[in-house]
Amino acid sequence: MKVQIISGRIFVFMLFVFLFGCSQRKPEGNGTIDKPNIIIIYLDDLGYGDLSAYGATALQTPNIDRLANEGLKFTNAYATSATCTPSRYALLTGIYPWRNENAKILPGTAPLLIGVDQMTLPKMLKTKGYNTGVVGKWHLGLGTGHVDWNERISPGPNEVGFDYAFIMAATQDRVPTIYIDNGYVAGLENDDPILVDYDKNFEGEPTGLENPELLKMKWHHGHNNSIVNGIPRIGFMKGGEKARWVDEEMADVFLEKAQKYIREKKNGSRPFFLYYAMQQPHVPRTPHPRFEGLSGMGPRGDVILEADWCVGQLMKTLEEEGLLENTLVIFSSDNGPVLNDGYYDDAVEKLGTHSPAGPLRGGKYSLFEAGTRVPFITYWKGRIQPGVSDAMVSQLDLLTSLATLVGSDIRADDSMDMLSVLMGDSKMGREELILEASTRTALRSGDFVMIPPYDGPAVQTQVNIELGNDEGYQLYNLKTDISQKSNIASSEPELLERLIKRFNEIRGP
Ligand code: NG6
Ligand code: CA
Repeated sequence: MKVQIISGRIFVFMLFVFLFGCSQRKPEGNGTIDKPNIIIIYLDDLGYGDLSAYGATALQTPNIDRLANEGLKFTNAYATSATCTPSRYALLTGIYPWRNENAKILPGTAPLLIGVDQMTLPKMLKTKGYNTGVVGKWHLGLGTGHVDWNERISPGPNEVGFDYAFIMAATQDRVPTIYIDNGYVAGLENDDPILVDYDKNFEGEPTGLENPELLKMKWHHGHNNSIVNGIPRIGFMKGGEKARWVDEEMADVFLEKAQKYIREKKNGSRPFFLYYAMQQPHVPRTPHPRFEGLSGMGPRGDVILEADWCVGQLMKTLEEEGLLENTLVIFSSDNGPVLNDGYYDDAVEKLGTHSPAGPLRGGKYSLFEAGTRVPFITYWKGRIQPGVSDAMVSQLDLLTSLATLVGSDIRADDSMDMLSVLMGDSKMGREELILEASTRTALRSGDFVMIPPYDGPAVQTQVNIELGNDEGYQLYNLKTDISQKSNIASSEPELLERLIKRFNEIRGP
């Protein structure tokens, strides 16, 4: 009897070794333990406090919460910057954006910001046999300066490492309001070419400034150029009527493309990397009618619920395709939250008790914590144990960390190997990190953050966000003062001096 039990146990053990060993040895299969499929789900302007998993009570985000609860939820994770373009630049290149003077919020006509000879996350993965795709918001420039939107648009994502790219050029509030499918404007008709200009309007075309009667959404600041679907945009555009996106359908369109990519690549022999760059909750907030009014918080809340649903659908696809156990999912946001970002859309009026930044000070555009500290979750069924990590990590670290994961020795200068932290095997995160907001920088070091003096207004009044500018040095202990209420610069002169010295060393002269 006893012998039988033991041999039964040995059998189970042997079976486990056999199965596990096989899956590890599987050579170039679609997603293995050493080369899993990788998906980065990246939201636009989602704040640290916008998810119920991160403390929101007025909004429920069950699908993203599931990733957080069954994966690893980070409380000290950062986008590199408090705006979109620089954060995305860093995410894909592993280089601090303040090293590149052009890494600022880009117009829709800006040239490609990433050099075609520069190392990128998708390029690194391709050296290890991955198929790579991007679906969603690009906002890293396209072409070399004078894009003809009626020809192949190049260089773009395909030229910096993505085998597949279905994108919007810049932001939902910027022209051109069209999708680009592997370099070509989707649905463009030959006899209706697209023209785009950021300086002057095309004759006879209505604008938000001159034709308020045509608007279904009113502009508050900026956003008064060309009108598309009743929404006034940044920049002027003419033509391409059939190719123009319908804002309320955008979430479904990107989701379907992402799902299709996963289903197609699943059957290939190579693992895949999908960068799913969602547009919510950036302005203009245009929930599909299915989500309209659901949050009680106006369109900003509604599109967060819509985004949560999309994440749930994407995860369902992974589950249905049997990919949950060989896919690493990383969830985050490009910068902190903003309420009024240029349109009257009830974000302020219907906010109620909700705190998009959670306990953090500031918001999008800010050097205070809410600008760059964002939700960040790693999820990998069977590999990452559920938990919470307080280790400091940055999106900057993804290139090098994922290189380690897939057995590549490619490294990017500013990108640290945080793989064991991302997997939950270690809590030894970064010791220091430079934070950036519209080219102004600060140093996070251990529990402290030092913000040098900056000219400029304390508050950006149009968006009603504290920017972090002050005439003196600011020093905060984030461990005891997460809301940055008490500036200890004058009471901690030695610490301040040390951090200033270190800041100058990293930033250079
Ligand atoms: C600002 C826009 C803002 C938003 C932001 C980019 C105005 C007045 N404001 O210039 O609405 O589009 O750029 O946001 O035009 S980001 O998340 O892509 O960085
Ligand atoms: Ca953004």
